[in-house]
Amino acid sequence: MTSPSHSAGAARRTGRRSLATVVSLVLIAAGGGAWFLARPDGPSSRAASTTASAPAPARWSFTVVNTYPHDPEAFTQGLLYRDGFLYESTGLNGRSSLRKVEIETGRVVQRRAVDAEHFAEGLVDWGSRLIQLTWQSNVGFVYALDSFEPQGTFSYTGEGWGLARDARRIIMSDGTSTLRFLDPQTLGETGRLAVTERGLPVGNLNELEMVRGDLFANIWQSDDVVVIAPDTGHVIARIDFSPLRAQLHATQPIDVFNGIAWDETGDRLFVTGKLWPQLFEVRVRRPDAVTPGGAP
Ligand SMILES: [Ca+2]
Repeated sequence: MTSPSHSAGAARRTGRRSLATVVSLVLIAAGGGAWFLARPDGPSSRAASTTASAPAPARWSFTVVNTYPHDPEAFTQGLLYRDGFLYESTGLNGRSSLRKVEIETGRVVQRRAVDAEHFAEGLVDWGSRLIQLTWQSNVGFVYALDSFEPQGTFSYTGEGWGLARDARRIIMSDGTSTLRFLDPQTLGETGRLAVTERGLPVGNLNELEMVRGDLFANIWQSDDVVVIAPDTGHVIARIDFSPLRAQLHATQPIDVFNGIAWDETGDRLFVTGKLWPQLFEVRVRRPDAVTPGGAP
């Protein structure tokens, strides 16, 4: 997992190394042990040199606009907004599903179970279809948006994690630092994009959402969303959503922060987590004024 405080960590490691070098030189000068220099510190050295010229991503903050109920049995793997409702893909074998959810109440108004052999993952809409990934089955499902009736399947290599779309293509994460682009009609792969932060790969990219031309990605096992420039793959900002945990009223175990949905028309951004009992409408604040998730 990529550390949310990568740059600070690199700085701390660099600082330790410099101090160790100074101490070692003193020890050598005093006839002490050269063993101090023998401890390898390769990764930190590479990180420090690789990232020296790359700017650190900005830190964007957020405020909570509304809090809504969310099914605490929903192991949220994919989330999207469409025409007044949230559509959700939930995971776990035997509990995987496709859902249409009323935002204000969290009520599931339409549901289709996924066969227990599959662990459902990311979800995206394209026209009148919904497209759902599975984690390790190497198969994706296509449904009719209105009826949830199956329309077909497609296959891919590797794992399936998150899905999103822009105006012309579907974007897929697979747990690595590389995103895939899919043709919306054939669902075949058309390209890949390496995601980097200060020149280093950013792994565990999970649930995705395009927000005003930027690609938001949950980082699995963290409370961070990275904001990715989709043309370069560079992480331009991070948003730490860990303060949401203080507003969770969980009465049973919860899992990680995951799930981002963008209502472009209403200018609303929704986030939640796996088995989280709440879903939050948030307003993201970026220092340079434009405000995804709520107009200024
Ligand atoms: Ca999403």
